[in-house]
Amino acid sequence: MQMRVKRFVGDNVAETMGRIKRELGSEAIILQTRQFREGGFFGLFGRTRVEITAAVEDQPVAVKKMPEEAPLHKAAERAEEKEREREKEKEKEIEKEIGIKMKEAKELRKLQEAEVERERDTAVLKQELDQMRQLMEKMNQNILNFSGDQMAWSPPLQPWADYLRERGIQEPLIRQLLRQVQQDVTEEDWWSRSAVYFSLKNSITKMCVNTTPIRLEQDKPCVVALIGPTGVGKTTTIGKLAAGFSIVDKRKVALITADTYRVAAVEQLKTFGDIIGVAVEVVMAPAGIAEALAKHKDKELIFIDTAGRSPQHDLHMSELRALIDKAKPDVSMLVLSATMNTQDMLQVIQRFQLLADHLIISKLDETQCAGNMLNLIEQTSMPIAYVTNGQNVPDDIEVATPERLALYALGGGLSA
Ligand SMILES: Nc1nc2c(ncn2[C@@H]2O[C@H](COP(=O)(O)OP(=O)(O)O)[C@@H](O)[C@H]2O)c(=O)[nH]1
Ligand SMILES: [Mg+2]
Repeated sequence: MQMRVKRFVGDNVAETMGRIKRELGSEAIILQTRQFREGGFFGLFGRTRVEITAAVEDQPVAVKKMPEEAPLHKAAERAEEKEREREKEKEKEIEKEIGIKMKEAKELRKLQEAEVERERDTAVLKQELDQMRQLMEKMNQNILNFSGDQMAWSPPLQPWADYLRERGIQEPLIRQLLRQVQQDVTEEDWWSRSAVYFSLKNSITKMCVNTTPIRLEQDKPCVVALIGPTGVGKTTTIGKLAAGFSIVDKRKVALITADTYRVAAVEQLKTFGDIIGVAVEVVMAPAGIAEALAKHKDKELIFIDTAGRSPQHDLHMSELRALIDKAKPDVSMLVLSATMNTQDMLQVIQRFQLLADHLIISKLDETQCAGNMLNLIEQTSMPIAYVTNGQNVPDDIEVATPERLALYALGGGLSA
């Protein structure tokens, strides 16, 4: 026996079933029911349609022969009634199913909306991240420009860049100096050692203008304190200065030492005093300083030697502060050794800043990196008063002048 299968599409189950019955007869079997939507958005708002696939056994000739409008039997009528009830039930089921599908669609739409929103949020976040990354790249570039990456210079200037770096000068300053060379010197003369050296010396001299040696007071002693870390040459420098002022300049000088931590320290200054013939006072506590100063008010110059203070040591620093508060020196000179690295020098300056008003750079004879002075000149407003360049008392000291500082910082230049 053959089956005839046909698909019916209608607006609702009842109407579609009616059509099936009319075409295929009451004996038709429903194979599949499906409702779907036509048109609309996200499966909503469209028109619900019903699709029913039905099949019927190809009827023997007798059935076919049966006239269409033959009167129905009562039994047939009942069967049809039952059929209608079944259809109604089916319709209800389908409507329930449609309700469920509607709910699902709504939930789906919610999900889709949430997804869209999430995507929008993600886009905003991504944009912000991109902006942050750009900012960080920029900052990174700035840092590189500021301190880091060595610039590549043209062949005649590259050896100078290397030379300045060896002298302890930092990249930003090297850049500044060589750019000035590029402006001062015509390109064909970049190979000329003397032309480049002259430009560099000029620029560096201009940087070193902040220098002031000790100036004596009228009618009262000029009180000069030397402060700084241990071993930088404070006591030796006082010996040199005292000898210079008393022996060469014939000034009336006295020495006071507040460095009573080691006997040797007191002995050291006393020895200098004896050699140059000036009085040495020993002060055991800050309270004694006023008396010592009063005792020498007839002098033109009084040097105060202090104990070396570690800038890291807070107690030491407060003791030094107490001493300076009592002594009220006219000049307070912070001694820094040129052998220290720039970072340490800057840290010492920062710690001693409030107690000092001048700088002395010592031990210039001990370093090839005197250029590092320039890094700190760039970053402090304190004038440099003296530089020292050896252990010999009283000879190895110089009044700081821009020209001399530049010479020390730059050195002899590239060797031929
Ligand atoms: N090479 C060199 N050594 C120096 C100079 N100034 C001081 N010194 C030496 O550094 C050491 C410590 O000096 P000193 O005056 O006792 O340092 P202080 O602890 O700061 O008082 C001594 O051996 C000095 O001879 C200098 O300009 N050059
Ligand atoms: Mg000392």
